[in-house]
Amino acid sequence: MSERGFAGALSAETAAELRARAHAARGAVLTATSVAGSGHPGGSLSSMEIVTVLYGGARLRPAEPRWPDRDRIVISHGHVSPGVYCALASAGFFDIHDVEAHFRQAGSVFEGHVERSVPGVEWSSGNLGQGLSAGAGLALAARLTGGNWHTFVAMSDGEQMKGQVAEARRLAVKERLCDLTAIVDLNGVQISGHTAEVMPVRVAEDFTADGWRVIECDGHDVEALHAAIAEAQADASGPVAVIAHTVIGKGVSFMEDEPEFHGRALTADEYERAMGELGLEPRLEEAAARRILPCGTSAVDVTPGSVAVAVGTPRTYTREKDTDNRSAWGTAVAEIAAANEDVPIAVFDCDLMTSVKTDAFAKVRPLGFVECGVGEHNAATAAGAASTAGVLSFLADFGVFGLDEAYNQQRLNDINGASLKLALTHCGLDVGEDGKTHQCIDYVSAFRNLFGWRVVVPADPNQTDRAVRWMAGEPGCIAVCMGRSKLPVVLGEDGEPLFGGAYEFRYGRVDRIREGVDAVVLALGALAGPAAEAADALAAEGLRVGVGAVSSPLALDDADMEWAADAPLLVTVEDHSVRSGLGLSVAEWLATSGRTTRLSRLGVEGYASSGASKDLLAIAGLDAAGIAASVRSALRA
Ligand SMILES: Cc1ncc(C[n+]2csc(CCOP(=O)(O)OP(=O)(O)O)c2C)c(N)n1
Repeated sequence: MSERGFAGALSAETAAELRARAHAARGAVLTATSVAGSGHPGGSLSSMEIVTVLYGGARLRPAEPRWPDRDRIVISHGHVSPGVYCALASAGFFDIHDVEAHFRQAGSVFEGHVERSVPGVEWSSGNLGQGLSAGAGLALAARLTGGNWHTFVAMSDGEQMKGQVAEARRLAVKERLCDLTAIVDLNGVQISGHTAEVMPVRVAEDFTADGWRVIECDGHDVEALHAAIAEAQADASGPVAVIAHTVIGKGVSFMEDEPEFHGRALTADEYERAMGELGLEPRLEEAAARRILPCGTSAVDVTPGSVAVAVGTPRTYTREKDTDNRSAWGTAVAEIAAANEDVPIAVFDCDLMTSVKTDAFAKVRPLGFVECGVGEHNAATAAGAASTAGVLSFLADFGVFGLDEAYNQQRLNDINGASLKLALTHCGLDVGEDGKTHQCIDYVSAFRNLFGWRVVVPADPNQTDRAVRWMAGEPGCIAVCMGRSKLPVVLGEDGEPLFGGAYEFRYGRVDRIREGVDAVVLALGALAGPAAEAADALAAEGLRVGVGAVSSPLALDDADMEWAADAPLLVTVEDHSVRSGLGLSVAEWLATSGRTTRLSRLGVEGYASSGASKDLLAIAGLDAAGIAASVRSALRA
């Protein structure tokens, strides 16, 4: 019954089949959560008809879960995983006995919250409030790739309290995402009690106010649900929300409307009673016995993919004119778009177009430019989701907003195997006059926590240009972190632009820009220039100081580091918290490599004031004079 879609009325026969599936799946939910001894049975029973109708009616191929033309079903309230897994099993994606036996078991694919590695699941969730953004990203991806799919997002009422949901609602309307349907499970209950008491939300009014059409229906009536979803899908004027009125714990008298069963498995007695009420055979012992056997359902690959793209001809910025790295990024992405007319490319922006230099791209590729306004959480998730559906997806933002503000969204992008390309500008004290609140001095350390993210901090516009072209063709999530100021291009000892001409960016490489045996300075990103200046000044005093430009602070190349560690003194310099950036990476490298080279770390030691970047860096001792003074005194110590 897959590949049908929601067109046409539901036949009496199919309706009866869906009802039977939902009924059997209710028992499987109780069995799975009871065997596991935990989980969320209440919401699973509440959403049971919603997910049964969705997986039963959408265009899907259970034997080919990543079929490119499939409809996308995002489950935003990921805690209803038992219900989702059982509905997927009923729709033919895998064996329901595997769910009953292996739910929440270490090593099994059936984790406590829905995971993209489960066949049929499109987006790992559980951090409430992110699913509608993921759905918006997938709906945008359909438009940009010419894909033929409809995106459905199942949501809970509790999560309607999250601000990100409002951000997503507005984007969906602004972009007229008529191929996006939200289905809200309105059961009026959440963890701490009834929603009306915990935090009242006017779900229908909120959607309506933001410009959505709303259809209300009985969320336990498969025919009513099918009709509402079909009507929503057919509406070509904009996104539609189906508000499905439900009862938490539906089908088991003592669970109905009881917040207690939001997140508690039944006791053995309760399980017997519940299965009796449902008229189903208890299967607890049988499922528990199967738990020691291997799980027969294997994970779907969620390794990030890449989009084939021609990166164009790199630019060489010359010594005659200073250029900011953010302009080099903006120029490079616009040139990539111009050189790849047939490749779906999106740049997401958060009302900072002229500051983060996305205007050139917007002119070249207006349909790929997604202005999200002041809605960074939504932008991060939508851009990440789009990257999983064939779009070369970029998000440009200030460091404090695109990373610090949206850290958890970037974490979920990582977990979801997204391939988001993030251009973070105004990083470090080089945010300039905006002051403390805008100083992103933790971009290396925040990404250090996220296993999949790669971080590039380019030294000058030439290296930025090459790094942006490189990352466009790479799989996975990558951030390019830049400051605000115009910079002179870095010159080699021969006086030529070091990162221009035929220079190719290689992730991890430490580019040697000065050779020297008395000490080596390892400079992060744009501090390479001042470090080279400091080395030149020290050379005039007879001190031979090498300089390595580090652009990949989380992946230091071993051979390059051996070169640096051969000097008697290593000095790290960075426009980043001194506690947690390059200095920490180098200390870790030295310790784990068994090298005993003395290390001195220079960086940002506290939130700085407002002021011109060059003054702030000078006060922090991170200009050429400050670096020279620190190296001099460390050599004397
Ligand atoms: C961002 C976020 N905050 C808090 C939680 C913890 N949490 C899990 S479910 C839930 C609310 C449950 O209400 P609802 O989503 O309506 O689910 P139902 O009880 O209907 O299953 C909360 C607060 C979370 N998962 N995500």
